[in-house]
Amino acid sequence: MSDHIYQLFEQQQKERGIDLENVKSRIKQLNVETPSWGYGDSGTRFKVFEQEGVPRNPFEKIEDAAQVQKYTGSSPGVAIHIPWDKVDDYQKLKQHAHDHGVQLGAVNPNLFQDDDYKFGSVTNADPAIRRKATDHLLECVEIARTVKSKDLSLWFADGTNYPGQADIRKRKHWMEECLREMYDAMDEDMRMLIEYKFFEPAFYHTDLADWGMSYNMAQKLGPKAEVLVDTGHHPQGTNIEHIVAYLLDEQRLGGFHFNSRKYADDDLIAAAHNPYELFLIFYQIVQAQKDKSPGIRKNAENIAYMLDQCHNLEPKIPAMIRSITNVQTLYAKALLINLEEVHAAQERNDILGAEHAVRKAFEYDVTPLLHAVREESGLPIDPMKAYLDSGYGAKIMSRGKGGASW
Ligand code: PSV
Ligand code: MN
Repeated sequence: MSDHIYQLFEQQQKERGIDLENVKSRIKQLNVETPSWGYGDSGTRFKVFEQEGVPRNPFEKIEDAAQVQKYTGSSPGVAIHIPWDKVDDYQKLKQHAHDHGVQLGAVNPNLFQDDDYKFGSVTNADPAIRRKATDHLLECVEIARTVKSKDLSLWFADGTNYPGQADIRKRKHWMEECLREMYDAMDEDMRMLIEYKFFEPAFYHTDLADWGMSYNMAQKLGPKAEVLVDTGHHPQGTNIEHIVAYLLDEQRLGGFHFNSRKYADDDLIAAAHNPYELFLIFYQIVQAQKDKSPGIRKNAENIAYMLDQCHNLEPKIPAMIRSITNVQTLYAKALLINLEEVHAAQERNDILGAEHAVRKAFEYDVTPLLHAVREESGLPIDPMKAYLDSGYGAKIMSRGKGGASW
């Protein structure tokens, strides 16, 4: 039955001129890193509801992340956050990941949970605190070197709550100085991913508030610095796919933190609220994969895809699995866009034709395609069901409550 449905799908796509073998191999190549912190307890400023079975340390977080990889085959990397994932022996953590079929991914310095950073970290007016923050950035470069991770992912909570609270331009220079020191300490094949966010925890100004500020910083620092787009970090109504297209064209799109948001930085399951947005982001990427400029193609092939989510109420491992399969679904749909058809409609200024050519790819049911991809890769066709049937969720309940939290 499923073979029959897939054959129909194959026939349909062939008639549209889509190279399904290429689509399948693209989906197989898609890797989306999961965040270690997404397996721990999290909550809002009102309450953290502790869940049973939450990992108690970085080693158990990796074991949980390995489950997502085991059933999806698309999340071999686990991003770590320091000091949340601080251990005495990073080699041991790296080996543990390896033993469980995953590897350590982006290293995220944490410059927002120490009392010293109340008035800023790399933008603090006190040079001793800026020194402490820079030393932490350097420590993370060293950790990345030890665990053989190439990506350092930076997000700063730095900002102010009131006009006049601090000198915005001085802070800009201080940040640049600290990042310059970190940049110079990085190996040639390392990459600094600079994330931005327009508000929260600061409510008046945030030092790196938007993609333009991150881009400007990356450009000043040099080619090892790129921009990281967290899909939850924009004001309502922002056209994120436009930002993606712009950064791809400038060859500075470093990576993504995928998640869904309805109101602010909600960190919900990727594509749970607005799947069309993720589809349109992938449309830009798929187009760039075929660009005539080798630099743009190279950028499109080297994007660090990551989830950045906090599952406050729902069970964490299934929520990650759902996110990965959602990302695969939207990528698969974007790969079904007939770019020649879109281009021809654009040439004719046929607005409705162009919009239709993009949207109709979204409307195909890619379930048979994803089943075929998973079958060919020796994976369960329904990763969620396979995980739920595995008994792992029940097994980890013996950890009890009170696991790691951010
Ligand atoms: C900030 O909201 C952020 O998106 C950054 O990536 C942090 O490192 C992450 O969330 C962890 O809370
Ligand atoms: Mn993020």
